[in-house]
Amino acid sequence: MVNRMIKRIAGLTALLLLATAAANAKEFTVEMRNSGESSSMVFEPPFLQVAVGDTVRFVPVDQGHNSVSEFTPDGAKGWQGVRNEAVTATIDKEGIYIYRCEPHTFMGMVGVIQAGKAVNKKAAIEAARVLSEQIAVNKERLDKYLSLSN
Ligand SMILES: [Cu+2]
Repeated sequence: MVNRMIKRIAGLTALLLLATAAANAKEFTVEMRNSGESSSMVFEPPFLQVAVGDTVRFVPVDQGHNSVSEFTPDGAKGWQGVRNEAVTATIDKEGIYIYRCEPHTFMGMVGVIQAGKAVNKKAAIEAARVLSEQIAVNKERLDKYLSLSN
């Protein structure tokens, strides 16, 4: 009898914790723009600090852009946005995410999201180095965004 009650309370507590986590999850918005504050072909903001469980919605303010994950923490789902359409990424693992706009990767249209702590920074730096080979203009952006993670 007591055992059954304890089990029931434990079950309810777990449900409550899940509901609380869902209620606390935030949605961030990143705009995909032809021109930003200081430069052209940008994600704004290009760096986000979020919590695991949050979502990031990429919104096409201008035409011709998409958002695809390039590098994610191990086991994270990632995302593949379609050009000219909004896409919502669920940030399901802790660490650094690097994403890009496929048509404008060569122009440095990239972004970085950090969820929780930067537990995979070393791998992220290596991924950024490889991605940099595809970037012809605004090469300094990716390093700058990545340097904001810690
Ligand atoms: Cu673009």
